[in-house]
Amino acid sequence: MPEAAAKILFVGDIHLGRRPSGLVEQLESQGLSPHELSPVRAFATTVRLAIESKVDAVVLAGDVVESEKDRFEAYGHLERETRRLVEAGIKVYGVSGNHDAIVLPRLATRILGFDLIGREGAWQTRELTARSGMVMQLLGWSFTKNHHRTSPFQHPSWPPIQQTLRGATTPVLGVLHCDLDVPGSEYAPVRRSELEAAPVDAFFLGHVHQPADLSGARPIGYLGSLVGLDAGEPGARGPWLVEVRGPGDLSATQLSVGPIRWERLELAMDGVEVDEIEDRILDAFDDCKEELGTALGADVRAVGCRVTLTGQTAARARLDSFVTEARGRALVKEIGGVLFFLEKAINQTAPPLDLKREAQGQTPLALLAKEILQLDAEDQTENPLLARVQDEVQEVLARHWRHLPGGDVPPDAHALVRAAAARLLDEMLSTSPGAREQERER
Ligand SMILES: [Mn+2]
Repeated sequence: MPEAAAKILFVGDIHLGRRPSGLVEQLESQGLSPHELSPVRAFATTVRLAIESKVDAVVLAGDVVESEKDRFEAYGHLERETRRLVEAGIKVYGVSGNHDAIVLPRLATRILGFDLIGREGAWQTRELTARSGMVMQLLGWSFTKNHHRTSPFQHPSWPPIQQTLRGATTPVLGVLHCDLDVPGSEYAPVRRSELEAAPVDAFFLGHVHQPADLSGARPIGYLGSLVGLDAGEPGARGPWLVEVRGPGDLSATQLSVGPIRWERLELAMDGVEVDEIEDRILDAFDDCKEELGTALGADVRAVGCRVTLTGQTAARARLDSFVTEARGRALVKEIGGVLFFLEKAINQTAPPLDLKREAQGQTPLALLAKEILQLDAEDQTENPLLARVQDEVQEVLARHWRHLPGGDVPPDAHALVRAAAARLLDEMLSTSPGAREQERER
């Protein structure tokens, strides 16, 4: 692959002012304050990487600032980081999102070198000349209020700018804060077909915190949050390095940055004694560190793990108390300078039952066992119960819940029903030891 003629770092939702939630207090006793795990640190690392990688520009995709009341704190950080970039010969651009519709345009006018694209809610372009001499166009649109109920592509500024870009012989890169494929959204609803029809080589989006797969030849999708803001944002997070070789010839790679990362771990409890759990969890931290390897990312200080206990165990009820006690109590292990901690434990174990044997007969327990066996059967596409649960979950999500962190990933109907069935089974066995016998009594 030929050397890139230009390199641009695209940065998704930063939310300066937000503190990552779900951090146990004991992290402080380990010398890590919430401040050191804040988006401010992630942004500083991003700027350092931008300077080290000698990018030509850094582009922020909106929701840079959490809220109006964070403007004073955000100003200091944004001003300092912008200055570091400008002094290194790197241009700084941004668009505003729903969180910083008012505050980012205001800060931008006060910060030398911070160029807000698409002011007044009108589409704008910027001509960007890379160190190599290659010329590109940056296309963007900014929120002007916290809500925007129409597609930005319906703005009167779009047709003329689209016309101009159609004739462009340079690469065109778009940046937009919007709600993709959510009709009726109050956050600049946009259809994928609108983005695809635009005369651009790529469209990088802000708003949804889950990063999309942007590895294709014409990347269009979400950059994701810069750093996971809570356990609902697990996995790799970070800015995207976009290398441009010419019109229609570019690639985007996500860089993993710290200071914090969230992971979901599963731990099989079959044959494990209750007093062994903590050791098993600490071992799982080691495995997690090893599996992530270098993918763990630059400058990561802490990894918050949500651990789901699975498998069959007679100690299920005692695991419930462990899970409750684990709240507010730190299970922490430092591995190679990185602090792994238990964010939360979830007990999804089942009692050690032979379901096939229990399913014999017509007792309440047998009937439930039959239902569970059906749920565990291979093909669930035709299961009417799951279809109903899925519909109800979708309906609830379609209200406002979708905008909560992690709310854009609908919970798995099968897992919900299966967990409810396990709880019911537990209840039956613990509260009515005669559950197996009821048929005989009749
Ligand atoms: Mn947003």
